[in-house]
Amino acid sequence: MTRSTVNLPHSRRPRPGRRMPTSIVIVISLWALGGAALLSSVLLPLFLNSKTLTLAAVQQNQSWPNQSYRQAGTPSSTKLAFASLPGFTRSTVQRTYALITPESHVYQRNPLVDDGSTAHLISPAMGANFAMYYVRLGSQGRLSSPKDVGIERFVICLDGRVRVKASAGAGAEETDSVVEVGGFSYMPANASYVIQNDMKHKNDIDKTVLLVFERENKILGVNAGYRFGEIDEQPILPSSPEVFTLRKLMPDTPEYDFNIHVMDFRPGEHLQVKEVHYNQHGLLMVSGGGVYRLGDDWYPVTAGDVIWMAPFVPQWYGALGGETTRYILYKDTTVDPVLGA
Ligand code: UGY
Ligand code: MN
Repeated sequence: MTRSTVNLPHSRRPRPGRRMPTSIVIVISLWALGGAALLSSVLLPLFLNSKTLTLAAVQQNQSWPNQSYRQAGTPSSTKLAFASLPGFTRSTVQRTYALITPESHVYQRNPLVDDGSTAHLISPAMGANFAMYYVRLGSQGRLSSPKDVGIERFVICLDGRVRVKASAGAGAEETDSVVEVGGFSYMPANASYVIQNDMKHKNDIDKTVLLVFERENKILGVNAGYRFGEIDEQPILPSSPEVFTLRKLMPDTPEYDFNIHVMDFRPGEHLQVKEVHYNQHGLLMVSGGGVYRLGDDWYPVTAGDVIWMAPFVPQWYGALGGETTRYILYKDTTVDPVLGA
């Protein structure tokens, strides 16, 4: 048995008899006690409440905080890991799917837009049977109806507020309706209208932001009218064997050839069906995150991400993390699988 000894340098040897003065010990103890009291009585409950309120609201099917839509419509507020790496993007465009992430958005002038710009995320140029894009409108911003006949539109307000205006004419329906954050509007093919910003923005950076879906209407001649609503006011529909919360923003009736689904998953919930189907999808992650399977690939996804899914691409989603996932999903619903979309 040995008894090891270590020779400490003189300066590091404990100096017997030198203690911290009692007054300093008392001051430090009081300061630590005060900090702990503040943390447990004020800051901790605030933090916990802010985390649990969102989840509780969804669980009880109460209204979804509008801030979530703003986050999805304002890429600069979406925090991305690796965002500062030069040339790095999570975006990828494949033959049967595309993942478009916020750092890839490119806004440009659009002949149908005054005082504003658009960023196309999905379009027929990549093989889709629809277009999905953002519109950013300044104080004088306006988006006109499509010039080509036969294009129908669906708009969701992600930030700000717009008015959809159309005057009555030969067979034309009159409308003057306000669409606020979390609100939506369907505009039938062949309708002539204008969507104008209804906000006075204080600076050049703030904009009203819309998410737009557009497609060629395949069932022209059937009398589809304008539709307006609020996402959270739509009834929750049965979705068994699925466990997610499902809302549909369009009626399942023959006048409409697509639908927009809103789906909420609590962390840990996932699609029960590993889907492969004829219909196409355009998806915007509004909040939360998880893993999306697209074909043979698996991607981490988060708020602000957009996905195109071509016909028959294998698809599956699992929600992870601490926040409830909400995504908005275009689906062509009444297309004939033999005659095509
Ligand atoms: O309705 C659908 O096809 C939907 N469940 N698909 C999806 O979420 N990828
Ligand atoms: Mn699907």
